[in-house]
Amino acid sequence: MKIENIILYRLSLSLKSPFSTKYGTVKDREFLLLKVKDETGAVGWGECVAFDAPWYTEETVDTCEYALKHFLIPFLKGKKVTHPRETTKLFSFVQGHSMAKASLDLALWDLYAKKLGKPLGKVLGGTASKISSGVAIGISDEESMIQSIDRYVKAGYKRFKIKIKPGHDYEVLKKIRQQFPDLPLMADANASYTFTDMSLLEQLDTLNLMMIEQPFGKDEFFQHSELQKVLKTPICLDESITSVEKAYQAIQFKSCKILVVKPGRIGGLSPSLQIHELALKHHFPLWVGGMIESGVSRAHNVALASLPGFTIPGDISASDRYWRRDVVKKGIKVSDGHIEVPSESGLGFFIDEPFIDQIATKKEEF
Ligand code: OSB
Ligand code: MG
Repeated sequence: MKIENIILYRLSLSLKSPFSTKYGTVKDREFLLLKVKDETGAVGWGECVAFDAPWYTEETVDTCEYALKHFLIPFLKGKKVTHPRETTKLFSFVQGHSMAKASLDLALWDLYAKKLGKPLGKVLGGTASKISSGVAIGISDEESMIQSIDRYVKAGYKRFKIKIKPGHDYEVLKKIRQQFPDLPLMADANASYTFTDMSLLEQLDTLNLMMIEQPFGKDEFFQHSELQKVLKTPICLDESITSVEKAYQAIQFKSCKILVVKPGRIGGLSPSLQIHELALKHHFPLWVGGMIESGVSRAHNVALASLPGFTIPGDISASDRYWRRDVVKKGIKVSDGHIEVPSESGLGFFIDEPFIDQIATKKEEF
């Protein structure tokens, strides 16, 4: 496929209610969408999932827009791409900027699958016809957290991830555990602890959690492996896994027992497939993480989650978890805790272009 035309949109959606982590609160979600067209007029869509400020990753919407406009898009335009797996190598002339690279990688995978006339999940090697859906619960007062868990239990969600931070951890989780004794429950610490919090982390070990996500800083592979020796609860690394190489380190150093894969953060579906291969080889369970993204990125996540290594329900909640109106028509639906993996070609969810045109604050064509 020869890439002839690329459109970059910048837009923002307001969350139905703010989502808080230890880093701060997201109220309005700004993001980029990329529409890539080849010489036959076939189209693929990708989303850039960086946030407007560098609280969770170094990249932001602005740095991504810069890297895309000045380096990645001019390079890709006019190029012939035989297979989207080539993106990692193709984009290696730019250091870092994984979230910017991911948006094009995702669009190329959608385009490639559409040209084959096959669903993206199948093209990636997916086997599942539906996936289990999990939900992330932001930090707020105990009562509201329990109410939202209750609502999502009733909606059938299969896994509950609770955001924690120092001072808002053991006691909250203990209350949730008392109210919901059999709930598939996990905690995401977003790197907010250090080795001096050992006794607190050992307390969390008594709550029958599925896993504790990213207790320490992103570069602390050694400290995580020391912690994993002490805890029976599996550690799952999120912020630490910025590339295939980091996933390999985490496995070899025994820094965790579970990995979360976020295609939009690690450079796209191409590196995600490499982590999937690694994880299968080393018997590491995987799940697909979320970025409070629109239906475009969620649709890529659904396709990835249909691969056999993704055995744990991820952060793939329905469009109505965050949005009044999503940028994909009909939105992503969760029914009895499951999302159907589309059988239509490409992403399989239809992009609401008139809505995107209406809300875009920027639209640039290359
Ligand atoms: O740490 O997993 C995280 C959202 C934004 C930034 C970081 C994280 C999250 C989530 C996923 O917890 C929430 C979702 O997409 O539903
Ligand atoms: Mg996380």
